[in-house]
Amino acid sequence: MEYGPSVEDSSAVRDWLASRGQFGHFIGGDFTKPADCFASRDPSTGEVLAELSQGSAEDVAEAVKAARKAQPKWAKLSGTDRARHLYALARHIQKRERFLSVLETLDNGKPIRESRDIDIPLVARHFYHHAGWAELRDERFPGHAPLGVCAQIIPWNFPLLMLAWKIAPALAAGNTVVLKPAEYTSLTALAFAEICREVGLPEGVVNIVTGDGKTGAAMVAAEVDKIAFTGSTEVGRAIAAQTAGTGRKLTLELGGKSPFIVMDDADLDAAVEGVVDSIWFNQGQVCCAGSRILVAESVAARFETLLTARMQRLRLGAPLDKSTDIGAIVDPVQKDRVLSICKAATDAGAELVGGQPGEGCFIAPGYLKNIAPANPGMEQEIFGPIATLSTFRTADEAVELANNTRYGLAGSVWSESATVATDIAARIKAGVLWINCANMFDAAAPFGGYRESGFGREGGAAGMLDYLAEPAVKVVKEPAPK
Ligand code: TXE
Repeated sequence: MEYGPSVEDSSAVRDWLASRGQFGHFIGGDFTKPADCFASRDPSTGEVLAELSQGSAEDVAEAVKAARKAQPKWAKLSGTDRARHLYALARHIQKRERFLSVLETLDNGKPIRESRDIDIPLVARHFYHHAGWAELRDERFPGHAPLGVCAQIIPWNFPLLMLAWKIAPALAAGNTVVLKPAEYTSLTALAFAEICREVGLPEGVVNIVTGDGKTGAAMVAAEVDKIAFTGSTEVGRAIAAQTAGTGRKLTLELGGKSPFIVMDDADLDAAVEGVVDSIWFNQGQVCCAGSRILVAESVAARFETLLTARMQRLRLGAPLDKSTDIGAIVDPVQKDRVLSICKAATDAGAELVGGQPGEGCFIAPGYLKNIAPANPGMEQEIFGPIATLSTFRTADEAVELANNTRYGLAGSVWSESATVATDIAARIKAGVLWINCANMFDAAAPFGGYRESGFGREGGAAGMLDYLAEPAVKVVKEPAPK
């Protein structure tokens, strides 16, 4: 990989990694001795960045014990005091924004522009927002109680942001947590553990255990009060089966195959830019990516010409280069997964435009056209920079095609008519709908899906409710005697 002058300086992060070398788990406010280590790599070069510990069932039990011990005291703090801690975390994340962005990009392969301008600022925003909720909890949700100890399992596509989505509301509500980052991307979670220490978060409130799916399974089996999972539909289904009948609260944020609908009156240039934000953002490794582009037949030819021209201008390259649009796929396993779905799609008759694999973990942006509704490329979540492109004739047909999926996470509609756009958006069965934009996130807006995209919400009041227990006793004031 060429490193030109526009490459972000990573020396501070490399020094930090070299000084740590091997990481243990973060339990009860301290790092454990590293054990049973595995390598964490930069997917763009294959370079080993650090060694991480594979969490055992005993490590998980220790972490749950620490969280259990810390929880009553944390819950008894006033809302203002809990908020103070969350504000301190937010401010510290802002202070270390550049460091965290570079670390995220090295570990995950995403372009530095995205981690610097999107991921890390949204992480800080999430903690600020939930500091507000810590203060408002009792006023807004009277009588509600925290759940206790939450086990949180997160994926690798937005590592620190998914951590923030999980930890901030849990803490604001008065819970303590044991979080497991994904095995490919644990480094920003471990840097966050250090931040927890630096800002004086009481020990045991946040615990981080690293490891793969086996560690995750041990967390699901542990004595916790809630499990929050973001990841594949397959693992989500297994967790739902494992927790059935245990009385533990469960929220699942799973995969998607979200429609991106371009009506005949849409601003086509804007819609093409929307595709860039939607499926070519983060190498397409986005659960709510607009991966099924549906275009009105009358404008389809013009739209495709604009789309291919824009696609060819996207720069694939070193993630730390500030001019890179498309970085590396997170791991060779994921790259193979993307390519195998593309192959199944072309074997079944679809035509792939672009989408060629490069050396290492790189795949050029692309899309599948002339694709039948039952084609595997149309049905499966590709989770790479490859969209599908198909057409419709009427609004009803657009809605029918949009809803022809087992998922229901997101969708976006492009039209210059507010009436048309809102009418169509209202008919799409998905948790998050965007009009004339895509992949817009805000800590105040609840995010989550329907059907095989899971259940539960993250963000805003709805997200807070998923970390609280409904009061069993409601106090109704007697009317004053007349
Ligand atoms: O996911 P896994 P993978 C989808 C996407 C992707 C596919 C596979 O389509 O191509 O899933 O990715 C932990 N019990 N999404 O294999 O395995 C694991 O260690 C408990 C969509 O990486 O679901 C990691 O921390 N935990 C998605 C987390 O689950 C288990 C984001 C996610 O990994 C476990 C990621 C088990 N039995 C992938 N097995 C989204 N919704 O954004 C694994 N894990």
